[in-house]
Parts: sequence; C-alpha cells; structure tokens
Amino acid sequence: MFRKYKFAFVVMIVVLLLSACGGGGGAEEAAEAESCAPNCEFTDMTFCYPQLGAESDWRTANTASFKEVAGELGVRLIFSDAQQKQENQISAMRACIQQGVDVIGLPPVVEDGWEAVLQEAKDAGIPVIIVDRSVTADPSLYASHIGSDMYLEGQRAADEMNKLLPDGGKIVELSGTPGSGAAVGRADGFRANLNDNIEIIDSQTGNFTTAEGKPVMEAFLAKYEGEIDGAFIHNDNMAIGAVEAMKAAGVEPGDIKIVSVDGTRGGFQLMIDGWVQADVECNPLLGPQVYDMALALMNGETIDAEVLTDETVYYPDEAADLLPSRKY
Ligand code: GZL
Repeated sequence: MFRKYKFAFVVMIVVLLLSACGGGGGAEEAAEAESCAPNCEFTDMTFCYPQLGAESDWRTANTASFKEVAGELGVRLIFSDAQQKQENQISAMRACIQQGVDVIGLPPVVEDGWEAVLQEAKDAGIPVIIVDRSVTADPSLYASHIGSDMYLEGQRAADEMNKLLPDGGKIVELSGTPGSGAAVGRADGFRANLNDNIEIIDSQTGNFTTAEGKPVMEAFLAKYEGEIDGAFIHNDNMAIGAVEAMKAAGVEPGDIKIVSVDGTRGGFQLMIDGWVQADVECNPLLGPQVYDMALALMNGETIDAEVLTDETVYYPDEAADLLPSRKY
C-alpha cells in the first residue's frame, strides 16, 4: 500500500518540477513575457499567426513575409493554415490563447463573426492585430488594423476602367471570397467611381483562386458571346484563370479590357502579354511592420489603431522593366 502512494508522490514531484521549467508555454510563458517590459526584444516574443489559407500568390507571399522575418528576428512564430475556413482560424486562435502567446496577428478570411474569440483574447490579456482584410467587430476588441484600403483599390480600378472604355461599354466582374473585406471593399469602391456609361452586366465569385476564376469566365463568355468589353477581376490569380478561358474561346489580348488587383509576378506577366491593361497594387509583405507593432504592444507602448499600406497602380509599359525586381 505504502509503495503505491510513494509512486504517486514521486510522479507529482516530477510533474511540478517539469512545469516549473516552463515546459511548453502557458501562464509561465505569459508571465515571463510581461516581466520583460518595457525592454522586451523580438527574441522574447511568441507570435500567433492563424493564416487564412494558401489560395493565391498574394497569400503565399504574405505567409513567406511572416515566416522569413520571424526567423530573422528570432520571434517564436506559431503558424497555421485555415484552408479558407473561419472555424479553423477561430480554433487556431483559441489554441494560441490557451498557450498564452504574447500577441496574435489575425488575417480574417471574412469580415463578420469574430466578436467572441476577440473577446476571449482580450479577457486573456493577449492583444490582437488585424492583418490585411478588415473585420466588422468593434475596434475596442483589437489593438490595431494594418492593411490595404480595399475601397480605394476598387476606386482606382474603376478610374482605370473609365480610361480604358471612355465611350462606355459592358463589363463583367470576377469577385473575391464572398464576405471578405477585400471583396466587399473592392466591389463598393469600384461601383462608387465607375462612369455611368459602363454597365456591370454580371458578377460572380472566383474565390481569389485560378481554378475557380477560369470556369467563371468560361460561363461569362458563353452567356454574353461577343458582348463583353471589359472585366474587373479582384486578384491576379483569378485573372490568370480568366485568361486561360479567354484563350480557349479564341479571344485575343486586348479584346476585353482587364483591370486586376495585387501586382504579383503573374499579373505583371499578363500585362507584358497584353491581357491585363492595369494592375492595382496590394502589398502582402506586412511581416516587418506587424512584428514592430507587436513588440511595441509587449513593451506597453501605444500603436496606431489603423495603419494603411501605401500602394499604387502598375501598367503594361513598365511591367517588363519592373518584373525582375518584384518580390512576389
Ligand atoms: C487582399 C488579400 C486578397 C488578395 C488575394 O489584401 O486579402 O486575398 O487580393 C488574396 O490575392 O487571396
């Protein structure tokens, strides 16, 4: 009898000793991070990034930015891929909260449905930085948002389409993920600036992917045979798919004026080949700025509630010269 209790007592001592050595995060990790303020360094940081997916070249570049910069700075990065499912992002955030990370960066797949998990992070004393797309949750639930002004991107795209079709015309739209801040902002901004003599005759989502953009354009070409003068496409990967469909249908470069978004290498190649007439920049390389913001939060500093990335529009006549230097 005594031997059984003796074993249990030994096990308990071992468990207590292991946990005292900070075996794997949790409250000790959080306490340790707070104790470094106001002199925390990147090597003190455990950063959670529940990435939304791997749907596009833009997303691949965004992931690379966070992984590469974390390695350079010595940040402990907890990365996951939600495969474009909000429930997976929320689960990953809850795991990070349980683990007691220092800061969470959230690239939200859609705008709505974040209130509960943001409140949980706030209650746990873990600040959240909204990265890239925006959320509709109350700003008091997160520390900051950094990303593109998607509405402005849409306005810029319309300004280009207005120049491409000065006498008006009929256009189609290949939109991004339904309910995402990127798709909503681009669509709204585009419609705000589009000239009245240009009619959007149809709009379908291609979910920001090449594979889904191709059949959408195939259907448009079949339904509106010869009627389409232009296309507003919410990202370069869908434009690549749309061009595959156009080639198969015998459409020539320039027959349909295309304005795309992102400014990836793939988009630049479409401009060089004459398929795309303007590419609105959307910068994915947000890692350095976000890690700086996260460190400031760890050190108790205040950061801007909204940080908008500075972007431009690219054109075919400069695409060949710029392509070699493009980072994504
Ligand atoms: C925009 C970003 C969008 C890109 C797409 O900031 O969220 O998602 O435009 C990506 O390429 O899939």
